[in-house]
Amino acid sequence: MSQYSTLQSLVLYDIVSELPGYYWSPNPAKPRFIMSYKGLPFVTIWVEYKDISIAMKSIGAKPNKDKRVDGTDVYSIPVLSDPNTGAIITDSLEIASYLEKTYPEKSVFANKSEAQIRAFDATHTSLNLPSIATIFLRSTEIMGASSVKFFVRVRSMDHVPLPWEARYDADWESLEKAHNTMYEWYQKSNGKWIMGDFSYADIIVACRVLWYKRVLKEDEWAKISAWHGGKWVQVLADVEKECNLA
Ligand SMILES: N[C@@H](CCC(=O)N[C@@H](CS)C(=O)NCC(=O)O)C(=O)O
Repeated sequence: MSQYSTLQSLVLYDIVSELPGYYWSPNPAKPRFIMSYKGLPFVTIWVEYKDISIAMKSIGAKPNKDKRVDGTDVYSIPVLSDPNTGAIITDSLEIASYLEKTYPEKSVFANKSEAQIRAFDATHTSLNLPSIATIFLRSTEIMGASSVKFFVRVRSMDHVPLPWEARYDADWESLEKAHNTMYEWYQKSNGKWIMGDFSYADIIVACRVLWYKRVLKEDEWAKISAWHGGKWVQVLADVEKECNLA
């Protein structure tokens, strides 16, 4: 039994999809993996993408530190509400930091690596950004019809202009290049965990791979699965196993 089993359940706000099991989005997957790794009890509240802002305002969550390009606030998910402390935390990295400080057993920032992993998070996001249009396009295919219009409007305003379809070939080239770079990183570590020991950095990589697995078409996922001798399927499987999610 986990030492945390007497706690009140933490509440994770995640974004619903039409897929079985609902989950798909990489950022809310990260706190789910951490809580599962640490053995923390939690419940998930599923929110429609178009309702994120109204739902997060209603629980008193703070907006994201990055505003929209038009200057307005963005209320984003994940948000974690912890009834044991009263904390309401916005942003996957801030949630990771909060969980580590509040529930330090089974560290995800081993060897005082939080600063290093914060830098890794930013680098990993920028590395994968050039291929995002195709992943956004596929994400619209698994969310409820009422959210698609909102998602396309805000994501094309903040990240990559339409038409997303036109970027397909270039995106696959960028995606493969990004994975070549990440493969080199893994080759410089012990091969299994990117920082040497298991850490939040591996959760970051795995949750992105999970996004691809959940939203891409079968032949597209097969393509990624074949890259680097099956490395990405293996990273996801290793992290899921380590986090008791296998
Ligand atoms: N840096 C944030 C990003 C979170 C984020 O962008 N969440 C998206 C869904 S994956 C969102 O809620 N977007 C709301 C919107 O754009 O209106 C984190 O890591 O939590």
